[in-house]
Amino acid sequence: MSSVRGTVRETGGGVYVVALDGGRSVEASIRGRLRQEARTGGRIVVGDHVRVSRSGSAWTIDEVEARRTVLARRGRSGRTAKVLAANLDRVFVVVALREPPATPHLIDRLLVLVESSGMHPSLVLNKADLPGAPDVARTLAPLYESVGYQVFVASVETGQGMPALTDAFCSGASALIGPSGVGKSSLLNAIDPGLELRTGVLSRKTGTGRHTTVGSRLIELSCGGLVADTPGFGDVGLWSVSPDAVADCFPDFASLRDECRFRGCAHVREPECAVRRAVEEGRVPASRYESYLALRAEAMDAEAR
Ligand SMILES: Nc1nc2c(ncn2[C@@H]2O[C@H](COP(=O)(O)OP(=O)(O)O)[C@@H](O)[C@H]2O)c(=O)[nH]1
Ligand SMILES: [Mg+2]
Ligand SMILES: [Zn+2]
Repeated sequence: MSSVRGTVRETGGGVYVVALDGGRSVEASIRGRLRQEARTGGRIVVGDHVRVSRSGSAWTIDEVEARRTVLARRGRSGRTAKVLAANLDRVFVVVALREPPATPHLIDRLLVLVESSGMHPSLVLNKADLPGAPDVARTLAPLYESVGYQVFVASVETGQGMPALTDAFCSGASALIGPSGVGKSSLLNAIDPGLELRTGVLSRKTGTGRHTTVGSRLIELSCGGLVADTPGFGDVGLWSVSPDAVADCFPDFASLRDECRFRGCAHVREPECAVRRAVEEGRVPASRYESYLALRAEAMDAEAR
C-alpha cells in the first residue's frame, strides 16, 4: 500500500499518534530501521512530519522528513542535546511578574535555553493584574524589547494581552516554556476553554495533572493552532551550553562581536571589547551582561565536570 503523510501528535511508550493529512488520526509503531536510529539518538518527536503505511490494521512509520526547526535541551551531562519537539513555529518563554516574581536572570536563562536550540522565543510577562506587577512590567518589557524580543504583558484574570496571544497561538505550532506556577496552563485554558488543563500548584510527589505523562503531545486548539505539551523544560538549572556558545545565545551581543578587537573575544576581560563598552555606555543592559557572565561561568563548570 502507498504511504500517507502526517504529523506526529503524541509520543510515549513506543506508540505514536499520527494525524494524517486527510484529517484522521492513527496509532502507529516504527519500522525496525527507524527503531534502531531512535536508540542512537534519532528519536521521533511531536511535530515530526512522517510517512506512514498500513498493513492490515497496523500502521507503521516508514520515514521521517527533515526538520525545519527543533526545540532541544541538553542532557544532564551537558553534551548531548535531547530533541523535544520538531517543526515548531514559535516558542514562548513564560514568567510571572509576581507570584513567583521573575528576575532578569531567570528570564535570560530561559531565553538562552531556547536560543541554544536555534529558535528565537517571544516573552510573556503574566499576572499583570497583581499588585505591583505593572511597575515590574514597565521595567522588564522595554528592556527585552530593546534586546529584540517580542514581549506580551498579559493577565488571565483581566484578559490583558490575551487577544494578541490568541492570535499568535491560533496559527502554526507553538510551545510554552517556563517555571511551574507562572500560568502556562491558565493561558491556554483562556485561549481555549475546552482544554480544561489542570492549573494550580501541584505536589511534586503525586506529580501531575490529568494530562501529565512520560510522553509528549501536540494539543490542537479549537481555533486551529497546535501547542506542544512536553515535559523536560522544568529543570532549567540543569542545562548546559558550551562556554563559547553562550554569547551566540545573546542576540544583543551578536551585532557587536565584530567590533571587538580580538576574534573569538569572550567579552570577559579582553581589551577593547565592544560588548563591555556597550554595557558601560548603557547600550546593553547591565543585567544582560551579568547574566551572560553567570551563564558562561556555569557552562565552564559543567564542562570541567
Ligand atoms: N492573579 C493571577 N493569577 C494567575 C494568572 N495566571 C495564572 N494564575 C494562577 O497561577 C497559578 C498557577 O497557574 P498554572 O496555569 O497552573 O501555571 P503553570 O504551572 O505555569 O501551568 C494558578 O493558581 C492560577 O490560577 C494571572 O494572570 N493572574
Ligand atoms: Mg501547567
Ligand atoms: Zn568582546
